[in-house]
Amino acid sequence: RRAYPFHEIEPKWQRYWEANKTFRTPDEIDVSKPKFYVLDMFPYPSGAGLHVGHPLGYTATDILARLKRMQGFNVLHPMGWDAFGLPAEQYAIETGTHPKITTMKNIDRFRAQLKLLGFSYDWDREISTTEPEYYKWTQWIFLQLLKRGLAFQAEVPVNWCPALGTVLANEEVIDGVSERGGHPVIRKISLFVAEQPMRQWMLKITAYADRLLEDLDDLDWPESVKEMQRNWIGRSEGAELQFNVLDVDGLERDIKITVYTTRPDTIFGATYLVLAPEHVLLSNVVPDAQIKDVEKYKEIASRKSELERTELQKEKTGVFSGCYARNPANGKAIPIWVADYVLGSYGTGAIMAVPAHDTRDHEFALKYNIPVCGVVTPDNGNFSCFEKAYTGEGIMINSSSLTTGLDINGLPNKEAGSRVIEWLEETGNGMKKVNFKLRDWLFARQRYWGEPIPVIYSDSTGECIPISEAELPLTLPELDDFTPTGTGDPPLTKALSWVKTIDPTSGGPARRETNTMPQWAGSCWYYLRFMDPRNSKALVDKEKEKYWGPVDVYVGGAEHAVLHLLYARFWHKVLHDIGIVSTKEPFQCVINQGIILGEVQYTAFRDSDGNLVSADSVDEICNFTQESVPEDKVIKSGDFFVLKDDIGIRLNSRAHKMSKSRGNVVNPDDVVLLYGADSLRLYEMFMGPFRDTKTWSTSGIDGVHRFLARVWRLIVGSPSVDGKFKAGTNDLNGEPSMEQLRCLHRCINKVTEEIEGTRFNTGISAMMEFTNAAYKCDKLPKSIVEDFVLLLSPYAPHMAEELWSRLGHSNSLAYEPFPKVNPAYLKESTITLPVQVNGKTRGTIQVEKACTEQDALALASLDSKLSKYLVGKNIKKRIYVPGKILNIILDA
Ligand code: ANZ
Repeated sequence: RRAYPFHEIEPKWQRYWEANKTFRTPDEIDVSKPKFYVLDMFPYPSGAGLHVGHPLGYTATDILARLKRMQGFNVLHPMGWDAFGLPAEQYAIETGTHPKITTMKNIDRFRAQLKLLGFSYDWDREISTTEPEYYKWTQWIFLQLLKRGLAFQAEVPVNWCPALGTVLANEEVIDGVSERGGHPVIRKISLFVAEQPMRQWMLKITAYADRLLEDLDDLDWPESVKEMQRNWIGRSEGAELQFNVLDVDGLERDIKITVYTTRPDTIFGATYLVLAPEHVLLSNVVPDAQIKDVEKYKEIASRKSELERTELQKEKTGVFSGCYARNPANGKAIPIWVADYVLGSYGTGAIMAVPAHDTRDHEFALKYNIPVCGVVTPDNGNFSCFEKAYTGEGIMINSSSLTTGLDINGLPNKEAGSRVIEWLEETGNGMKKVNFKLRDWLFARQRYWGEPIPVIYSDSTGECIPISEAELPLTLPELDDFTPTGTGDPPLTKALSWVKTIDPTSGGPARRETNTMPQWAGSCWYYLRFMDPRNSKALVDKEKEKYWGPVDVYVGGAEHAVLHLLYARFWHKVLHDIGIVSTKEPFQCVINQGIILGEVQYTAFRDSDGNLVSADSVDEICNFTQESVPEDKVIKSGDFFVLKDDIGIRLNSRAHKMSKSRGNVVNPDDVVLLYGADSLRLYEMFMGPFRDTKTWSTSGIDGVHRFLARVWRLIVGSPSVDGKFKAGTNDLNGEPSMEQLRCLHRCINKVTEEIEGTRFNTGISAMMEFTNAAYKCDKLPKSIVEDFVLLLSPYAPHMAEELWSRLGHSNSLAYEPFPKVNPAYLKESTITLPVQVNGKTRGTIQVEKACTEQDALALASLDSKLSKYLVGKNIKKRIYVPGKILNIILDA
């Protein structure tokens, strides 16, 4: 049943907005008005089209954009496509369709779907990262990075994904599999192409580690996202110190091992050293007799991922190197081990191991019978560190040496740490050191569908030469065969005529770089291009950037907490340093929308005889089968769901992530067809708090759809049903009553506050309350109806435009001033007045604020609770403080 004609009014207003370019933000900036830049994380146009998770964020930003326009802001609300990347290329490999064609098709589909939902994007600013006019500037930024030494090539250990045929950045590998596609990733010391170690393009994000960390503090971001970035950057303070390697006679050799520690206080407890299997000094320290064992161990370690190596639960393994080093604090000789729980890529790739106070060292020492020496005690040495490492604070013990003169016994361990650093610096054995977990960003991909890296290599000298800015964009060559070569050689090597070029400086033959950029490149700076999308002279005009930057509100999924948001901040800071952008940070406020889970699914259980059994008893039976139960056979009973026909049978209920394989994906197009875009928008906002995980429920849409229909009938009327006020026919010109004004202003207040606080669901509740109250009135004047329509418009813009026009307006309401709350109408008119009898509070009465003493007394004697104290009594005295209290003193 179509409760109101959304199928007519929605396309009508979408056509109107498009024809009138209602939401176009003029190219020329109008500095007389404040600006509001509200941005969605632009989507990857996948072949599957939009799912209902997309419109959650998009509706929220649309509501904000529409509100701010009506509040007089210049609003920038653009949309575009993050369209380079793996899926289109994988599809191309499978079907032979060029990724460009797939991408265009997908973009058209996405755009059409978004338009169907009535979002107020300025479509004139649409961009795609795959357009040469766009990636010209991505390449330009790369050249700037190269100029400043922030892009460089190195032979580095890589994350190699055989299935995707490419290397991946650390951030793209999650729990040992690729972030896109979930394919296994292996760590390779280096990648060999034609037996040459392949050099990889790297971006020096580590040069910005400090600023990336510090500037987080001023951002209005979810604390959890900031914390994830802090952890990823991983700043730690400690010391680097040297251990001298000893020869077989216990004499010092000319080799020192430098370790990094965050606990210099525990130096007297260091009973062995560990070198990572990939440590460069390994071959120098290991005596011949031990080489075989060590080599074997290295080989096994090279096949593990970093995660496998560092996981606390994993059993530690290692091999004795055959030699010793001297602990500089006490002069003692301690064994050097090789173990893969120490990573070659962090700190110095070597540690001093303190089994008494570090969990992993403790486990290792116990396994290999290495001494444990406790040096920090919380309780005067009455603890045993032989069962478990003590990692807390305490007082130093066992920490003095006559040989070296260092004595830190009795100091609190924090102080002892500083004292040890001083001593290291005095004796030249080490120094204070800050370390970061953040690694440089591996920026090359052995894939086709990405931005070509704009450099060439001279055939004669091998020199890497950046192409000139005037030559940009360097366009991707057409290619029929995109398949990764499997060897690590990028597919672009197959574009022979493209690869062959001339070195402009010498005129000699040269080859183009055949690696491409990762998908993150295009999304690192797109928010800047939206400010000035057609500029062919600069990536963004300075004045425009100054006006629009930074993004005021940026909405997207929490999965981008480190990857995209960290990379974009890095590029932004570089662009800031070279004077392209005026702000330190790109996104002032970031909001993560919650995930939408599929409809709740119910499961019933049967025992081996085929009888239904209650879900709470399945633990006791070993053989049971499960079957899903349709929603209409289920009712709620207390906290549980049970079978309607047999309420003794409890069911399992669970909502799952929407996925194709589960068949619980909801397609927004279907919802729009059945209920209309306004209902979908309203429902997505009404499901629950914007940031929370929510469960899709078709009956929930029914609810908001009925609400919209009620609004429709309230204002337009319907021949048969409950409509009372028909715009245009009924008399709408009366004066509003005080109660109507109060009701309206409560609604204005709530809707405005809730949109600005991104609590969209409670904004809707306020409108529902208003509608309920409005139905109780005999007459609803036009001024009240109009304001309500304006309040509704950010949420349900199609219906609001239609109502607005039926109320006699010929223009869109998109730029009408948003109703302003008058605080005078918010004041509660009645108050609760406490009543005392002989000094004791006996009850309360509801009175008008300015109520007279006479009236208050009369009300008190009518009150059921108070009357029993007052009826038939003589009143001696009355004390009345208006608005505060009524005290009645009776004759004794
Ligand atoms: C001695 C010590 C004693 C340590 C103690 C800890 C506790 P974060 O905070 O992560 O920087 N470490 C150093 N380099 C390492 C590597 N390449 N692979 C694995 N572990 C490494 O932690 C630094 C601490 O982690 C260092 O401090 C070192 O162990 C270890 F009671 O040194 B510590």
